[in-house]
Amino acid sequence: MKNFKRTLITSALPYANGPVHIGHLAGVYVPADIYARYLRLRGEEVAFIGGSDEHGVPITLKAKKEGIKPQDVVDKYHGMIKDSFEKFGISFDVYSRTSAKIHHETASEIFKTLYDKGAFIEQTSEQFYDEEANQFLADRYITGTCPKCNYEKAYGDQCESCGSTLNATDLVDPKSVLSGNKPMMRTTKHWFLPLDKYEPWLREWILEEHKEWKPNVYGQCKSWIDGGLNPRAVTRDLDWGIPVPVEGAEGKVLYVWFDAPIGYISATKELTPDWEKWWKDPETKLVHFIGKDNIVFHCIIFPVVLKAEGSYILPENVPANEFLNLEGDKISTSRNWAVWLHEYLEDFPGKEDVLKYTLTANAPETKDNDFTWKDFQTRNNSELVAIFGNFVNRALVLTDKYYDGIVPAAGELTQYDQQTLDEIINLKREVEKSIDTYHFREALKGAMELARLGNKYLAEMEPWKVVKTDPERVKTILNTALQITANLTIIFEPFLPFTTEKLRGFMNLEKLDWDQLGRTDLISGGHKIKTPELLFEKIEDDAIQTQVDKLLATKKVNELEQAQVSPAKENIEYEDFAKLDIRIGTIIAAEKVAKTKKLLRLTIDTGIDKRTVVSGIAEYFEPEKIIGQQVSILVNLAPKNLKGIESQGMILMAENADGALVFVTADKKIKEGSEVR
Ligand code: B3M
Ligand code: ZN
Repeated sequence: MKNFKRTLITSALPYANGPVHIGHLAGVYVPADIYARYLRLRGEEVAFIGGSDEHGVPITLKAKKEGIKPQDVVDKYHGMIKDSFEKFGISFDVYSRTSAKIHHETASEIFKTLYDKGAFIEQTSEQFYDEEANQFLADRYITGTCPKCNYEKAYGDQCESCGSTLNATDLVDPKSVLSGNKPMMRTTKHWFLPLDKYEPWLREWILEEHKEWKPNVYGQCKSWIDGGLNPRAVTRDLDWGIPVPVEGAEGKVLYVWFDAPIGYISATKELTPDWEKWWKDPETKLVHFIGKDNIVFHCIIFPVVLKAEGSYILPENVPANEFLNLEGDKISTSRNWAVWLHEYLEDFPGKEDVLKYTLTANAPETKDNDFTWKDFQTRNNSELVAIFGNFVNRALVLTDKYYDGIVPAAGELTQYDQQTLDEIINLKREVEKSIDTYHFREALKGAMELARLGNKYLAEMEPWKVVKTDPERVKTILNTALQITANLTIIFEPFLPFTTEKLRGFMNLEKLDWDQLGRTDLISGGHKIKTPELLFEKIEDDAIQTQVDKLLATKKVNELEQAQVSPAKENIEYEDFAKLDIRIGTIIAAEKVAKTKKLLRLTIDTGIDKRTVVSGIAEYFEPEKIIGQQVSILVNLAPKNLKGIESQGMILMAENADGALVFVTADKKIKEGSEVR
């Protein structure tokens, strides 16, 4: 093991095209935060870097969909994301963003350095182009029919129905998202990073020198390298991003995956003018926390960029996690299948640590894992409340009750007392070993063992009984229990910082260093504790059911969407419905409205009168063929002027999924003016 002087911890920059959810927290930010807090507690020099990834096509698409500018999209979500992280206590030293000026400068500079060194190759290729919108189309800007499953809304890079990875050119009947037109092919020039040239180096650096990387990470790297690396384009034809800083590159920006990891460097610059010691001194240990879909970018592409630049250090480890699923299904932003952090914060105020505990205890460290609300409840009620909370509460309440909150001095320890206290040091070593090797679930288990130990100790010592027979002995028992409690404020500090702060408050204790963990004199006789409150509270079934119901409702919406049926609107009162005056009428005249494609001017015998209605059905019906057709007509709709004609009412049509219209009418001919209710 190399000796490092300081640790630079980076966590993947979330895309600012939506809020963050439990998958983000479990996969990246909670483990990174545990690591950062632990190292700080050990007195080490740490910089913990975060920020929002604000470039890339998903952001431009979101902007287009909402009819706003990309900058508005990222401003909105950057704010939300930053706020959620703050409230969950993710202890970034800096949380920056890639639309920041410093980042544009930093990324441009690095591109320029590589360009000047001749590190890129230039290549022209054929790409889809939208002639009406005057722009090249990124994969996500092209939709069409999936060649594998015939799904009609597949994207140029992927079919979300069957999951196949596609090339835009594979799509049957491709359409531009921008204009709806069929895109044309045009040649365009881009700069490529020749990853193939770095293959021998990557083989040596990863496969030989970093055999200690997690098997999922090492395995993915190995299969990329063994599969043969190809040159990767690092520029795109797009108008959102960092302009390519060389001549002849107008209208082109850096590929989002080229600039995003450089965001770690820019954020460090924002943090300190002394940023170079963090990025260029070989005594800095660089660790990237990411999810598994980001492995190739952090283990292969970004290191190649840094290596080509020449003056930067490389990551020492990349402890990537697998994915967290939710109630058996893949978390998905577009399907709204997620537990959003901002919603959790509202629904479970003050329970940030409970979620972090659950996500760590069940972290997807070696394989995908499932989050269920039931498990969340069990972890809270049977572990945090029943073990940790119960132990602490008993120790504090008994001290309060027997000694008015004044910590009793210990008498002579029994062998069992001593054994119990000795166990703290063993647990400390276990937790250290686990965190040092990025096994955070194990580490949390170790911390929880200490609470279990305390709980078991009190259950066996039964001070509430001993107090009647041997009151002197109770002093030693409670002193021992309180030493364990004080140690709990240290061992849980990296994992549950809000809880340990609360507990220190109850105990009237200062924050202690990791070094103190294992000491059995952390709290001395005569020290006054505060009147204890509960450390954790039980989560009742109805709170869980509310969350489960919310997910079931989402599932229903998704099923309807899949079946192309829109979900039911909000309930109304009968009185609202009764306001509609719908009658059966007959079309007695029909003609096209001049200079329009869609409109027919109808004359309807409503039984009340004969009136004019302008209706948008011209694409589906020939005027002469619908004379005599009975229809339902809303007769009390306020008249409206359409193309200079006053339309007095509206006829009811049903619309099929493909958009075709049919008349809604009575199932046999009936008298005009009959009411529909
Ligand atoms: N924004 C992808 C993601 O959120 C990407 C990470 C960038 S890390 C430099 O999965
Ligand atoms: Zn498909």
